[in-house]
Amino acid sequence: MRKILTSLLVSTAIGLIATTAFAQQAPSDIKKHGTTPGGKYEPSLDVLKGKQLEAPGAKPGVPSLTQAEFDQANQIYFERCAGCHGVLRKGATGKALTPDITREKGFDYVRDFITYGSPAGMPNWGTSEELKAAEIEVMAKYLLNDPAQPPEFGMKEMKASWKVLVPVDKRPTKQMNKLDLDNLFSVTLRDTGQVALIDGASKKIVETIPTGYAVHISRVSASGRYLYVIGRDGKINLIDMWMEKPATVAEIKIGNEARSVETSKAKGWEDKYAIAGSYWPPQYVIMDGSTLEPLKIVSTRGMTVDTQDYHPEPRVASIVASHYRPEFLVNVKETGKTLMVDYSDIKNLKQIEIGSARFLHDGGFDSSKRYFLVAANASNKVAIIDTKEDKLVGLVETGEKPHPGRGANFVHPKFGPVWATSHLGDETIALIGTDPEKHPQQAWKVVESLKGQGGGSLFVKTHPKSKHLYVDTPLNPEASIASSVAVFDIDDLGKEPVILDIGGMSGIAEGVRRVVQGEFDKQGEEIWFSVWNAKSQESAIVILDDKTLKLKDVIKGKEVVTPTGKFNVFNTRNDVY
Ligand code: DHE
Repeated sequence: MRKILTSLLVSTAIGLIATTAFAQQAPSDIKKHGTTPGGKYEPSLDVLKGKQLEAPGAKPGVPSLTQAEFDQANQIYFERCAGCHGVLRKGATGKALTPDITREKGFDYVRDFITYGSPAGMPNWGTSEELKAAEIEVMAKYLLNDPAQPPEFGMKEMKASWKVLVPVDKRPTKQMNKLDLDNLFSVTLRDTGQVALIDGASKKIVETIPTGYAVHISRVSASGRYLYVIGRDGKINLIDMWMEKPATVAEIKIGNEARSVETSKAKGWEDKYAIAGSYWPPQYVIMDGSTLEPLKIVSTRGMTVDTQDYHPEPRVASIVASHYRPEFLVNVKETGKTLMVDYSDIKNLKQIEIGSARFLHDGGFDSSKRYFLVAANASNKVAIIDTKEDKLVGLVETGEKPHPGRGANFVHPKFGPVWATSHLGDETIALIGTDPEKHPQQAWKVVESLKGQGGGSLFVKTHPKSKHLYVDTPLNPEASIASSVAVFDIDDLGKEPVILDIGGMSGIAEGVRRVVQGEFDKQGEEIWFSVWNAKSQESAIVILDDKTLKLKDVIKGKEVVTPTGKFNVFNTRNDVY
């Protein structure tokens, strides 16, 4: 009884304090509290936000929440906060928010911190009006309570979701359509949960295939026959492109929040296995490549690379397949480790752990496909792994929050082969030397740093046949910069980049028209950019002639809703970028 009374008194007291929420004094350095493009580009765990979890029981001295308040706070937490602070609130790029810490700071402190943010990167949720005062009060109460733990997702759950729609022996034994498969593009239609398969020559949509929620990336099997598509809800669609009408032949859900999928590419292992990693639960799963049958699940929970403390939820970020060995490179974000997973004997699974820096995210191969370069984004570093020797050969500081996508490879007129990354946090494009044989002085160093249009860049792109390096800036706060790309002349990198108004070229007048992720066709003659607007607005794909930088085509229409990633079959399966 005493416990209940205390908690009631505390709730009432907190309610009274809460009504005066924004009457608090704004911090003196408030100007520095604005949200940066990097701050905005943090995972939104939209699938977990929908999970029904039970509100924690009342605790003395801690404001209690009704189930409705708890549900509301959970939704906000997984959508806006968990990306940085972790599902279990033990910290990731953001600080830990476990109750021992928040209760010591107290309700007022927590509420004001959410309201005003901090110059260290915490968004100013209140003053930016992204959250209302009443929502912030519920969030402050929520953070004083014990964290909610979402469910695990093991073999039982995976098997229950697994469906083989067309068994292997019922599938064609040769290509049954006339499509030029190698020049097909799988295009993410983010907010409709679909991919559009678009023919590279005619620019016509061949098929629109339903996939997972807020579908994220596509990868292609080594043979070029199968397409693997993953949604943020962990649903994978296996699409057989040999069928008369390419369609899903198997599907599975591998977790509650996921971002990456890949397929085996080593000689003799083509199309044999698929692998997918999840943000929640923190694990990866190896599957049969032609049925998606889950075979082996491995947890990524473990110690961080630097302080060697236990991390309870290290998310799986990018995964690539080695061209040298039967190995997958699984990049684990919060521990800062790349796991070289040997798939030649998955019963006796061997895995080499290469530590570099925390917050590994995205990356790609150098032009020889021997070295893999991966951004440790919140550490401002790029790690370089030799996939022939299975070891770390470099760790280089590049700029604020590198974000390469798969990066861009070209031959620098002075320094030989380089790999490029742009940045979320600044306007630079770092060029890293990748030829230790002929250019040992430059290898694994930033040999040049170019100046682009501004921060908020996500992807760079070129092609072995191209003389241009393209840099997008979709998250730049200036609409004119977000809707254009900078193009550098590879033969004369000192020259100012040409700025192309891709948003304008699309003929769309409404919306911010964020221009995102250039992708070349198979021949390396044209580059495709997405013009990404809100779901209710018009979007498009703009195609340029790479030589002349002139507009060649625009793909739009009611089917082209929120296009983002585009994956050319030939370039994706051969790691050409
Ligand atoms: Fe992505 C790749 C994670 C937001 C478009 N994105 C990746 C990869 C990861 C990742 C781990 C590497 C996969 C691989 O190679 O195996 N992305 C995340 C996030 O956590 C983040 C920041 C927030 C979230 O809640 O998901 C996020 N990503 C986005 C977007 O908002 C983008 C721009 C639009 C969209 O479709 O959602 C986006 N991400 C992409 C694309 C790639 C990608 C197009 C593949 C690029 C490539 O060239 O391979």
